[in-house]
Amino acid sequence: MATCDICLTGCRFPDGKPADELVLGATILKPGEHAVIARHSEAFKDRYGGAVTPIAYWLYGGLSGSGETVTLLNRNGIVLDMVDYKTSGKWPKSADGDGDSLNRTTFGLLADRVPWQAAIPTPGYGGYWEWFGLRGITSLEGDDDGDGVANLIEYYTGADPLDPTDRGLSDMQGIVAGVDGLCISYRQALNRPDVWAVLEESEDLLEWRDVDISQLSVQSMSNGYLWQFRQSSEDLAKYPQRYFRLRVSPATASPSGGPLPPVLP
Ligand SMILES: [Ca+2]
Ligand SMILES: [Ca+2]
Repeated sequence: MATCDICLTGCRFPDGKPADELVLGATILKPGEHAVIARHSEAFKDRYGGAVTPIAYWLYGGLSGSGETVTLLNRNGIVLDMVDYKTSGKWPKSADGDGDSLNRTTFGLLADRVPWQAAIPTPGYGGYWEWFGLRGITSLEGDDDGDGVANLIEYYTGADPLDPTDRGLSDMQGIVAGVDGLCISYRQALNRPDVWAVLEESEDLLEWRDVDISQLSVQSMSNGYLWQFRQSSEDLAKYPQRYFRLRVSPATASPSGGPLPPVLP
């Protein structure tokens, strides 16, 4: 969360907070990077693949399922950060054994007094709660910059939720309908597997249904993915009128442990 490199060498979790003492080896964190510490290397790889390699493993013990204090000390024994998480009160229930993770939402002084939020596990990078927390945003559905694009859609498309001139979708060609048929384009930023987007259609703005995904394609771009929904002019002519909307929602964790959804469905 800093703007400069941070050396984690010698940083440690003291004995009992949350497990046996663990001293970190030589690791440099660059701005925006995350470090993962896991309980078991093979179990971690089984669940999350090999794209992310934890920097350390606890040999004995682990996070308590009923809440506890987690403390990170620097090499001189001074508290770098601490969280006292719980499983009741204002702390999210879905992170209490139902597969969701706890995600930090506020940063800076007193940050640990604000309950974290639940979301699907995103090992190795920050999810949307962190993305919003770093920008002082507290609502997924809100529109902090008043540009008509909800915060969660700004996250999905890689737009700036605090800049009304950056609407994410607006720099795309959007909807084009003509003699060649219909083409709807929208962009998905990189590393957004914790939110899902569904393109929906309606003829009366009352009943909505998913579009035919066989007509949906995706291609990789340098800074994300370009999704396109195409329909022939013959198909287009079947409808006297139609409306489209892009619905973006948090991915949900399954009760069995919350596997990551694929980046590309
Ligand atoms: Ca907005
Ligand atoms: Ca914006």
